[in-house]
Amino acid sequence: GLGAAKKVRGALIVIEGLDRAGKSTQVSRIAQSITAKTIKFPERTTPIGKMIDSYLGKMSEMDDHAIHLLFSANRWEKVDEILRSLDDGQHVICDRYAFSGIAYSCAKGLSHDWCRSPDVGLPLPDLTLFLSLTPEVAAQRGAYGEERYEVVAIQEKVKTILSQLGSETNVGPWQTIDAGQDIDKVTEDCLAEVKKAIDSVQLKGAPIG
Ligand code: T5A
Ligand code: NA
Repeated sequence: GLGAAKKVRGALIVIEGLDRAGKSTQVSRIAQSITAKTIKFPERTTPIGKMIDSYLGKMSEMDDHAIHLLFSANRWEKVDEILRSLDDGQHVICDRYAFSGIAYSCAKGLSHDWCRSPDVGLPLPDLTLFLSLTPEVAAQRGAYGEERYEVVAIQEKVKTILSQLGSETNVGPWQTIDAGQDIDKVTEDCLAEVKKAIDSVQLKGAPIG
């Protein structure tokens, strides 16, 4: 008989950038425009997320490797939910992902290979938007300087590492967006790339990477 048409899976979109680059602002605007589920990393409400939150707020200290593994575990906690949503045809937008994990820990001096390994096997994004901004401009936005990594020297290193990550082969499609523009223009640039990524997923019916 006539089976139901096979549902096309949703697209996995990741937004990366420095602290205060405007990630959360753009994630909510994009999600509204394309109707998507949003997930923010770190997800601070789980037991692991609470440990991360305490570390970021400087209420606790932790070895650099240990906190790195917790950030990664915090993503693995959400994988089932992400895959189920994509499978259901729902788009998922992540506010930060494994690239933040690598960039912030490498900025502290941990090796790139070591940093990458705990995230190997996470679904590869269909698109990563890197919201690029100078740390000086980022520092002028909002209440900068309260959490652990909100220091220009660290942000400079993170910016360099994130910029380089985009040219690696195993990161999936990656687009750099000028996040120093006004909010509406940033959204317009993001949406143009997001729509291309969704079209590409729908054309290829590609399996989740
Ligand atoms: N981390 C994270 C790791 O070390 N390892 C990991 O694996 C992960 C996942 C917390 C920290 O954890 C680290 C990285 C971080 O240091 P977070 O909770 O995402 O990560 O914290 P932030 O990135 O600091 O979140 P922010 O909310 O500060 O930054 P956003 O989301 O980039 O910025 P947003 O949208 O909240 O905007 C900030 C301000 O700027 C304004 C907004 O209105 C707001 O006031 N703004 C603009 N102003 C002018 N022009 C524009 N285009 C603007 N866009 C936004
Ligand atoms: Na944010």
